[in-house]
Amino acid sequence: MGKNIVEKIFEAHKVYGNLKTDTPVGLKVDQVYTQDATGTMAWLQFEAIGIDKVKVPLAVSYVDHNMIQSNYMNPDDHLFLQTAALKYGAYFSMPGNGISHQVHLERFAAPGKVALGTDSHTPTGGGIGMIAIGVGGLDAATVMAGAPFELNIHQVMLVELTGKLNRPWVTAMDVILEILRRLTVKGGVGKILEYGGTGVKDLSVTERATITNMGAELGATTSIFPSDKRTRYFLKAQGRESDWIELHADKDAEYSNVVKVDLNSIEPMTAQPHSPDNVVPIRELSGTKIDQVCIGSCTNSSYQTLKSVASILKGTSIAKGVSLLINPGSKQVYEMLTRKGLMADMIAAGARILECSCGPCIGMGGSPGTGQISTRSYNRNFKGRSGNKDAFVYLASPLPCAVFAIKGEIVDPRNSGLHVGISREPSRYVINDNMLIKPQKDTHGMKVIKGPNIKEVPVKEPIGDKIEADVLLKLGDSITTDDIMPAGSTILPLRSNIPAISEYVFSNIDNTFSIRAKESKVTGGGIIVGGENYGQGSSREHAAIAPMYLGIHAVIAKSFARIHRSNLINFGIIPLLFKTTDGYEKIGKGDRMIIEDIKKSLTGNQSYTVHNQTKNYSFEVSSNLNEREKEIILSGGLLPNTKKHIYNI
Ligand code: MIC
Ligand code: SF4
Repeated sequence: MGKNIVEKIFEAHKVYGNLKTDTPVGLKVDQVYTQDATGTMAWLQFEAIGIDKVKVPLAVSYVDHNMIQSNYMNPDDHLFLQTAALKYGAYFSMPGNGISHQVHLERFAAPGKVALGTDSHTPTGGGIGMIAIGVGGLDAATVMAGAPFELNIHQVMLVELTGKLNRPWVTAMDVILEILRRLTVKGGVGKILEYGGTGVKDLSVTERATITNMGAELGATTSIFPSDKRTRYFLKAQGRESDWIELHADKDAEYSNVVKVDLNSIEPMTAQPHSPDNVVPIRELSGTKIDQVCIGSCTNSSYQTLKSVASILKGTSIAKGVSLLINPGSKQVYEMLTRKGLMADMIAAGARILECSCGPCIGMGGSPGTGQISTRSYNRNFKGRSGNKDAFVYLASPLPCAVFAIKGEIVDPRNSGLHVGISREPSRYVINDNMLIKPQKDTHGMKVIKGPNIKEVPVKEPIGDKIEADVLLKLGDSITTDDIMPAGSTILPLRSNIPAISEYVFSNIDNTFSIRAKESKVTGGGIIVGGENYGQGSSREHAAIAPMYLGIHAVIAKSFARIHRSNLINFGIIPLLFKTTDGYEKIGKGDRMIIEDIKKSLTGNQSYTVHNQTKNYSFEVSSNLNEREKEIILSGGLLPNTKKHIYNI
């Protein structure tokens, strides 16, 4: 029987397990990369494991999120990351070199490889034909310490593309927005999306990367494109043709299901506040006044895209009162735009050029004002993520975004009367790796430098046999990690300091949460109750570590998002599932819960009886942990468990 691309790569990387059964498979990982906001924890955890060199062929530590440097915290983190990378054998990408996913695509990603990144948009690398998966920092640290990466075998969904995009105004962003419209933020959960069909050849590698990047918003574990002539062209233009291999699914490959997308039928789309799947055609919103436009991010800031943006802005002006911010994805892109004079066209039109970093995408500057409308070529528009929970963020491709900035309102770009040049992929990129520091051969005497804001990673006590705790919060569906552990310029600098960042857990939803959690620690700790897809969005393990630090023992939800579920387990918080809907309905905030015989249930049928002492009734919940996950929970988390394995303690 023929194989799909995912099976081919998994087969070549399998260390243990069986690809055809619903059991976990251990994979050998070729590349691991971290970004600073999750990377400080990952490298502290790597250090705590106690291994002296990374054991994967390639590791890269990027700095792209925490870039404001309004005090000592960010630069101290950067120095820690730099010294840790060089001591332990990783590349260090200096602040200003670009957003991890864009730089990784340009300089390291390669077809047929398996990569992990401590960021949920790591699947960007799928655009080049690589299996690239977002994980929590501790998962990355254990893989860098030599462990295989364990993954439950997924369903592989084929997204069959046919036809051609109606260029110039329809772009790859519209393709993924259309897929989000159809499948929703839950449509990819438990799945890997493999793209195929005759339409694939219409898309360049960076356009494919826009699509796989936002596959994260579908909840998919990753997304991947074949590796073909266009992949070779891109790698050659990046001076890396030798990294190219051809990669296609066999003709008789099998898939769990097929979604057909006719590129000809796609029109300019936008995701309305406050979810990336709240998608409608742009034409339906024509005339909506806007206040701010942001163009860039890891989703849409390739040279090819920004060149088209420059062609729209050339010789025009932004509308009075509209703020246009542009953050190019990488120094390579920024330098090329500048050398070609395209940056000048953007500046002349009134753009505020930001450095190559995540910036407004994660509320690090560029927040819209109260009640204002921001349209962004980014990937997430969750409430509050922009730094202002009273703002309204729409997502769209960079080209209509540029049009909105000029017109001051949402306009179907096809009827805007503006010109856009079709930009071809460059046959040669400017290659200047001077902001990438190579791993050092001689690390003798090298020290890892930690500033005063960098605190040790807290570890949980191994799980007891009984949880007697209060429900501190009862939440609805699709709670994001931005809801659990907000980002933004006040909170993000605290990523290396769990005691300090824990003060902000759920602060956008209930600002008494951390105080109440600390109080309830004395009486047994807390439980959080959630709905469907609890923990969707980012890979930030702070959304698990900080609640753990505050004394949370369990989250009971209807379902969990993949990365967050792993992060909970990695930090010893047990993810429990409601068996019936009335289990969820009857619970109230403040109810006291008792769960007994935990170890027996965990190692047995994974069914637990929860007694609601306040309302005097009981209900059943379950867990679906595999053998490794059970062991992790019993050890109090992955860190103690990894040490146990490595040192037999
Ligand atoms: C995001 O886009 O939400 C982030 C910020 O890049 C996160 C990582 C983080 O919170 O540090 C992600 O996507 O995983
Ligand atoms: Fe950075 Fe935004 Fe991309 Fe996350 S989604 S990596 S914050 S640019």
